[in-house]
Amino acid sequence: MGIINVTPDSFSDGGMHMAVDQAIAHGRKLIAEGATILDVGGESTRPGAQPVDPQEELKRVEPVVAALVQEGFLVSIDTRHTEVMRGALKVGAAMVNDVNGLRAEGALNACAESNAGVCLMHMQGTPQTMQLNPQYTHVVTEVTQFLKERAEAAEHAGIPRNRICLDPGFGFGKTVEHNLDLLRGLSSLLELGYPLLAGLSRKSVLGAVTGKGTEDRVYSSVAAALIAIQKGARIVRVHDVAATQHALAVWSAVEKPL
Ligand code: 9MG
Repeated sequence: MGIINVTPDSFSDGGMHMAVDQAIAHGRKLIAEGATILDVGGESTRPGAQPVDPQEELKRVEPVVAALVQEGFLVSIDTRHTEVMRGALKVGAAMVNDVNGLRAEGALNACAESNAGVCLMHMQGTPQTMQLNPQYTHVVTEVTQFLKERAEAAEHAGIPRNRICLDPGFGFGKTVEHNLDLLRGLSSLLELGYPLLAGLSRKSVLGAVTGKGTEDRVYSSVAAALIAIQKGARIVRVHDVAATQHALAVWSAVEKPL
């Protein structure tokens, strides 16, 4: 899964129209590099990021989702907002990736009324507050329990089991140790019986381990993606698609010979 951020600051400063064009071009590039899903988001969920009004968020992502769907790509909408989910689903998004685990009012129904897949992610707190003081008695157990409850809620709302994947939410209300414990214990989440998605790309846990800044975390991101796959993740959400693709091709040749 390749990451496409459609925020005014994520591309050049030529305004929103330029950001949209550049996001579409970036999507084509990620597909050429080997991505099979494009995750389009219009609101930063980085720690401390300010929330974006859903109407503004939809204005950013809708043309990008529509254009990439028109080109035949599998597009996921990265949003916490029901209104944005509905708008993106209307123009053909095939998946809803919600860092909030579809807890917003109407989110479960919006997805149940579509044929889209969903990714239910764990987050402690909100993006504004989540890194202030994350607390767990046992992070793997608590994240597993949360994801179990969200998957049950999704199925209860009418989202079939085969359209659900789960994500422990690396970096979302977790210290460095929590993130490392979760990655170490990732395979135990497979017991819930759903495919797993993992997103560690360029995250601060990798900076803490390597001492490198965001733009210098390609090698550590590839290593983390490979570990996640080895531990049973089926989808990895990444910025550096080509580099990840090369690493996974080697893993695949060893583990799944033709
Ligand atoms: C939007 N977003 C940022 N980080 C993420 C992660 O780790 N997983 C998922 N599913 N989405 C994420």
